[in-house]
Amino acid sequence: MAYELPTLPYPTNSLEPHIDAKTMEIHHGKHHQAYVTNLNKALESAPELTSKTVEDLVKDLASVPDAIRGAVRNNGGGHVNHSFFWKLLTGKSEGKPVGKLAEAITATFGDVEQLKEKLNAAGVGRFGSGWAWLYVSGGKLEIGSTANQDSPIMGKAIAGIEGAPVLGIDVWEHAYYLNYQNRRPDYLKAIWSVINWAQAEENYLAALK
Ligand code: MN3
Repeated sequence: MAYELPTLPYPTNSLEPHIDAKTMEIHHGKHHQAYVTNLNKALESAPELTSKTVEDLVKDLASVPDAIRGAVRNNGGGHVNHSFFWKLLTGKSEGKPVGKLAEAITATFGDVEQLKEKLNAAGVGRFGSGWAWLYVSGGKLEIGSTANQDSPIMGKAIAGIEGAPVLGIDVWEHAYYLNYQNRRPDYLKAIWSVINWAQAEENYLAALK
């Protein structure tokens, strides 16, 4: 099996009360696991592709055979996005951006409250399932959203936006429904309490390279 479910970097209850343990158990253990399982299943017919990192795999969907491209886009995207998302969360959030990312947020948006407002609006505005993103494109911070499991790393032709992610917020109902039911805006307000800003800065510095 080429691709594997990463272990969560913290216990499932460590994001409470903002994200409950049951949601984390199901989200990581069932949903993310299913993306990994289905990605591996799809690639049984093209085993040579499994030598790539999953990021490199979804950055170059054109090299994936037609018959499995949709499955790799959805399940490879699901694997990439969730692996990225778990690391961005922590029960010990700094509460505000740090370092070079903090400077860039102030320069681009005025302050972090305006970043939150714009990113939350992108998440609320995404019809159905998808992700809201803060990403770097052409050296600048941008905000946008993608459908389903698309990522800005897949490129504009596929995802509609293109760049290197700094923050990615899952707005699928499975990310919040047990605790927040249909109240996506409340989930999006709460998630800022569990953002790992040191990880976000690391993502930002990597995105600038
Ligand atoms: Mn999800």
